[in-house]
Amino acid sequence: MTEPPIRERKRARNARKADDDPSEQSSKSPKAEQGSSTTIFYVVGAAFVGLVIYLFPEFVKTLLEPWIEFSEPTLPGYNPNLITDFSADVPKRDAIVEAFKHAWLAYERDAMGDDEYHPISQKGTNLTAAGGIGYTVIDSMDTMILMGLTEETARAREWVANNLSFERDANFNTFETTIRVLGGLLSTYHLSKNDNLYLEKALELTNRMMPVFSTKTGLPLSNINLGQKIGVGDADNNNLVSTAEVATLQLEFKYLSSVSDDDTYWKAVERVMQLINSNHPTPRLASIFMNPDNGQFVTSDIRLGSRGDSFYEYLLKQYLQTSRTEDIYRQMYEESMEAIHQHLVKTSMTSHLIYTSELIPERGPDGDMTWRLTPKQDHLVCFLGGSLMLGAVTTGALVDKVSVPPKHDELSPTGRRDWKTGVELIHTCMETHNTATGLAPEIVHFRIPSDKMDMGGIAPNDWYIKGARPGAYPPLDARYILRPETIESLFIAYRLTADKRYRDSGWKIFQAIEKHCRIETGGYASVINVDELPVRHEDKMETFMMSETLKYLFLLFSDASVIPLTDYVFNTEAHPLPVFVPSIRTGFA
Ligand code: DMJ
Repeated sequence: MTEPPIRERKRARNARKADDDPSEQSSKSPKAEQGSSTTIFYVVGAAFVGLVIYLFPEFVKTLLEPWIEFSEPTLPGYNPNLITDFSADVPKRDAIVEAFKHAWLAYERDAMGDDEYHPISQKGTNLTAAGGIGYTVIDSMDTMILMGLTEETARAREWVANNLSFERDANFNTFETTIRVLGGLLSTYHLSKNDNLYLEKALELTNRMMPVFSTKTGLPLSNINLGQKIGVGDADNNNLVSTAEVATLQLEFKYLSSVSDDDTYWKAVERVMQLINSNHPTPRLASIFMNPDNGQFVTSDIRLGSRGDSFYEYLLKQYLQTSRTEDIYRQMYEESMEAIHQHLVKTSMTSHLIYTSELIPERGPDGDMTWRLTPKQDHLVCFLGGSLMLGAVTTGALVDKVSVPPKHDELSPTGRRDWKTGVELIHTCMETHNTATGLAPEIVHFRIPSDKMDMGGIAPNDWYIKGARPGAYPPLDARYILRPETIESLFIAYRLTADKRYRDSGWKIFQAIEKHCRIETGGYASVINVDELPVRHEDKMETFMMSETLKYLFLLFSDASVIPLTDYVFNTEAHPLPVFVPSIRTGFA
C-alpha cells in the first residue's frame, strides 16, 4: 500500500482538527469532508491488513519473504554455525574402543567373573561372600556388542553359559541387581538378536526377585536373598524403601513381560507406579523414602541426586518405552518437571549458572514443618540436562517430527522451558569440570548470599567442594568415581542438535579420564580429589565405567543410526531396550 501524498495528509490532519473543534464545525468545507472520508478509508484499510496478519501470519510471511528476511526466534543453545553432520568421528570412536579394551582385558585377566574389579591391586571381589552374580560381566556385554568386539563377547557368553549362577544365599540390592544384571541381560538378549541364553537367565533372576513385592502394599523391599528367594528390608533405614529404587525397575520388568509374554512382572512394577501416583504429594516432588507398609511417602529429603534421580528419569522413559501410549506417565512427568522448575531450579550468584537445589525437611520449635533449601548438586543430577532436552522434543513437541535441532515453534512453552533448562544444566555440569584434573567432583555446592563465605574476597565465585581444605584429607565430595551422567547428557544433546560442541565437551572429559584415571597395567581407577595434582587413586573401577561411561562416549562419536533415540530407551545403567507398542495396557490412569 502506497503512502498518501503529503498535501493529502496535511489536509486530513486539518480536517481532523476541524472535526475536533466544535467552533469550526459549521464552516466545514467540501474539501474537509473529502479528507475525512480518506482518513476512514485508511483506518479501515489498516484494520483489515492488521486482521489478515493476525489471522494468517504464516501466509503473510510467505508473501513477504522474497523482500524481507524474517529472523526466526531460536532456542537456547542455538548454534548459528551448525553443520548437521551425524557421521561417526572414527579416530575418536576408535580411541574409546581402545579404552574399553584396556578396561575389559585387565578385568578378564585378573578377575573374570567377579562382581567388582580393583585395577591397582589387580584383583576382583564379590558383593557378598556367597559368590558373584556376574555384575561386571553382564554390565559390560552390550557395550562389547555395540563396539563389535566379537571375540570378547564370545568369551563373556561362554562365562554366562557355564558359570553364571544366582543360587547365592545372600542379600543383594533389588534396584542395583535390576539395573545392572537384569538390564544387562535384556539388552544383550536384544542386541544378540534374541539369543535365548540371556532371556532364560533374565527370567530365572527375576523369578528369584519377585518375593520383594510381597509387602502389604506391593512396594518392593530393598534387598533380595537370591538363594532363599526372600525379600529383605533395609534395616539401616527403618525398613523404608527409596523412591528412586522402587520406581527404577519398570523399564526392565515391562520389557521382560513383553518378550516373555508373561504379564506378572509388568503388573508388579506398575502397581508401584499406581501407588506413587495416588499418594503423590503436591507439588509433585518425591521425598526420597516411602513406607512399604502403607505406600505413603515419608517426610524426607527431596532431591534429584541419590535416591531421587531415576524416579524422574523413568517417568519420561516409561512414556517413551511404550510408544507414548500411556499418557499417565507423560502427565506424571510433566507435573514433576513443573514442580522441579518451581522449587528446585536456581541460578548461581555470579555467572548465572542454572543448578538444582535440595529441600531438607526441618521441624521448627513450634513443631511446624519447614523445608530448608540447600544449594547442593550431586554429579548424579547431570543426567537431568539430557533428560529435559529429550522430554522437550517428545512430551513438549507440537509437531509429529521435531527438527534437529528443534525449532522454537515446534515446542510448546513447557517444552521450550525444559529445553532451556536442559541446555543450561549441561553447561553447568561442564563448568564443574573446571578443576585441576578436568574431572568433575561427586558433589558441588553453589554459593548463596547467606553462606557468609565471602571473607576477604577469597571465597569461590559460584560453586565449591564443601569441606575441601588445602593440606586436609579430601572429603568424599571431591572424588570422581568414573561416573557417566554428564557424558550421558552430552550424548543425548548431540543426538538432538547435531552440535559438534557437545562432542568436543565429551572428548575433553575423555581425555581427562585417560590422563588421570587410566592405570598403566590395565583398567581405570577413581580419583580421590579432582582438584589435586598429581592425582591419588582409589583402587576401584565401578562397573558403570564399562556399561555407561564408555558406552555413552562410544555412542557420542558413532553415527546416529547406532541406537537411535526414537527406537530405544536406555535404562538407568545405559542398557538400551527397544521401544514397543504394548499388548498389555496400563492398569491405571
Ligand atoms: C549408575 O549405577 C546408574 O546410572 C544409577 O542410576 C545411578 N548412578 C550410577 C552411575 O553414576
